[in-house]
Amino acid sequence: MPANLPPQYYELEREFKAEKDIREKLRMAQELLRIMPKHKGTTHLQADMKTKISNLKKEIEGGEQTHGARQAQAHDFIEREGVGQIILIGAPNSGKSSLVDTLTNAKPLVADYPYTTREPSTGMMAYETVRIQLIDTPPISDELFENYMSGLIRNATIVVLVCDLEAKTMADDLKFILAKLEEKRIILLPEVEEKPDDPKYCYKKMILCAHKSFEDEDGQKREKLKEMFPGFTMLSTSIIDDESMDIFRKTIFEALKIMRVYTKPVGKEADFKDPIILPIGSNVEQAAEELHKDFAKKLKFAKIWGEGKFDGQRVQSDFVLTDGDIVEFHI
Ligand SMILES: Nc1nc2c(ncn2[C@@H]2O[C@H](COP(=O)(O)OP(=O)(O)OP(=O)(O)O)[C@@H](O)[C@H]2O)c(=O)[nH]1
Ligand SMILES: [Mg+2]
Repeated sequence: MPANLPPQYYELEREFKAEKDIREKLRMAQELLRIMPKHKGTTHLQADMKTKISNLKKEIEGGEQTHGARQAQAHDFIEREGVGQIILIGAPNSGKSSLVDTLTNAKPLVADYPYTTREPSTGMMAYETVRIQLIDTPPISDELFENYMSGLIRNATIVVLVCDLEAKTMADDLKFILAKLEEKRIILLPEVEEKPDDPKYCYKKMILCAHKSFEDEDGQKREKLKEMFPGFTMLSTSIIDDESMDIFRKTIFEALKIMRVYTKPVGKEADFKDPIILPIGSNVEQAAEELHKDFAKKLKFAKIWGEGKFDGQRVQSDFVLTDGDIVEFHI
């Protein structure tokens, strides 16, 4: 029986064979299996691809456990902690590490010369009752692009592009970074509303940090950035401007499009330490499910406290919650 594979398959297979980066290769193999028509004619092909996937996984795991040349592979995936993973990228000396240093408990190396950061590192940024993970990265320039950067960016929730207002070459540096990522099939957008038609591509939300704001007194550099990046959220930041750091935290939290719902046991005080994290627009049932699947099934009603509600308002499971609501579940 003929396999009858779509042309898209052959194209991706060619790229799969040429790809050197094993994580990228694994991603492609999984995609090949996904788009492969599932019928008798492809049984062998399916089995073959499953073996390739399994071998690639083993190779990646092996690489993470051993030292030396293979260790670089370990950098292209960082386990997410907190409510979102934000990756800071930018040209050398743009201030990525300084931002992570100021906004988190981490102490990355900061220096007034380029190429200070050699490896990615993380720190946790507090915003009110939640923690958001920031990743500091080595710079991207025509002299350096660490291969693991593609994997890290693909895996992150949001990209923050740190733009150095002090650098004379700012515009060219940024153009280079965007072109480099496009070459890696990563497209940075003001908002991601849909998946790309071509599964080899990755769309990622990006926020701009017009950084070292005091070095751009007349605001000309920021005008240039707005021109270059229409529609993108742009923050003016400086590590010595606390207000700009607070705005950074709040903007990132809002960009994650999540909300915090606090639970309250019947007859007791609400727990403000450990909120349930849900996508904006979730309802009471989804909040209950987050606690426990059975809990949602047994739910009779809930009582709500929060903005725009009567205290202790009785609601049903389809009631849509908002950030900061307190919920008392009744089962
Ligand atoms: N004026 C000003 N300088 C800053 C600011 N943030 C960082 N810097 C300076 O910029 C220089 C580079 O800072 P880093 O944080 O090391 O920059 P980086 O982007 O991590 O650099 P690489 O690791 O080499 O890519 C240092 O001299 C910092 O003190 C800022 O808000 N304003
Ligand atoms: Mg650095």
